[in-house]
Amino acid sequence: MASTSTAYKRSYGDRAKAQSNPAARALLETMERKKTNLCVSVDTVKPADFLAIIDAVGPYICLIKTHIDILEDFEWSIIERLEELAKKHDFLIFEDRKFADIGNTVAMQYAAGVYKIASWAHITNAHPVPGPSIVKGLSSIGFPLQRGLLLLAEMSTAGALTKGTYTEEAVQMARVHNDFVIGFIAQRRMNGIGAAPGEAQDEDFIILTPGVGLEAKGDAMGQQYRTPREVVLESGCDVIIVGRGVYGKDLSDIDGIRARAERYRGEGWSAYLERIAS
Ligand code: BMP
Repeated sequence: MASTSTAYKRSYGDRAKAQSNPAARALLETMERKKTNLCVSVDTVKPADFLAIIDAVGPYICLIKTHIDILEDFEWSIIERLEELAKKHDFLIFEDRKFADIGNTVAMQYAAGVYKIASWAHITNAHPVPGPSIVKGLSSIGFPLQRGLLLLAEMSTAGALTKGTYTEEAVQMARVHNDFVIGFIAQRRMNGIGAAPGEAQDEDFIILTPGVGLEAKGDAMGQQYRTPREVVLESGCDVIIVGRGVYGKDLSDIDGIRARAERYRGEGWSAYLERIAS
């Protein structure tokens, strides 16, 4: 049953006001303030490239997405620098950790270990595959720190198993824990999915969507790209996540990276303006 919730047609700023989770509110407020729905995914191996790219794209983004375990020679000063850049450019941090274990284990993976993700990432994500206990485990660490969680309700890759009742049950899980689960990694709007008629009228999950590219249609390993317009206007998603489309092949071409971030920001924002005007 699809929802009649029209939350996604309201402005990001307006939607921020109704969010109880501080990370969700901060993300939507940042989007409104900076006029951007672009999240750049910085999937680089060398810390120097990682930090230089973040500094270059900072003005154009609402959120930076990290895979912290890709970095070589990890040291804590990288996190300190990342936090400085987040302050300098006014963006939030999303660690794309994709937790997928039992509650007791994910709580330790989130709080401790080398990366201590909960201490610096405003937002992280999890696969719903273990069931509600994964949310309980992560929430026991993240909720008191005012963090937010995204569930992976759909993936962008060809042949992904995240469909049908799996996606529906992910939305049900989020609904039960909507103080901590702020939205989804998904390819379309999720409000109201699986809800009984009349239920979930006002729900407003934030949808962050990877698999966004203006040039390529995919890669050699199953990734599939759609344009910002398809994602934001046609599918009702909120944040476009762009990796290679922004940082490209030459990580030293900082001017090119900056220009591409500006372009994706423009495309994402005009699709959003068209959506809220419709
Ligand atoms: P790119 O734009 O270069 O294809 O990168 C996409 C990023 O989003 C990668 O970091 C990947 O791990 C992530 N991602 C994805 O591509 N599809 C999903 O369904 C979920 C993801 O987190």
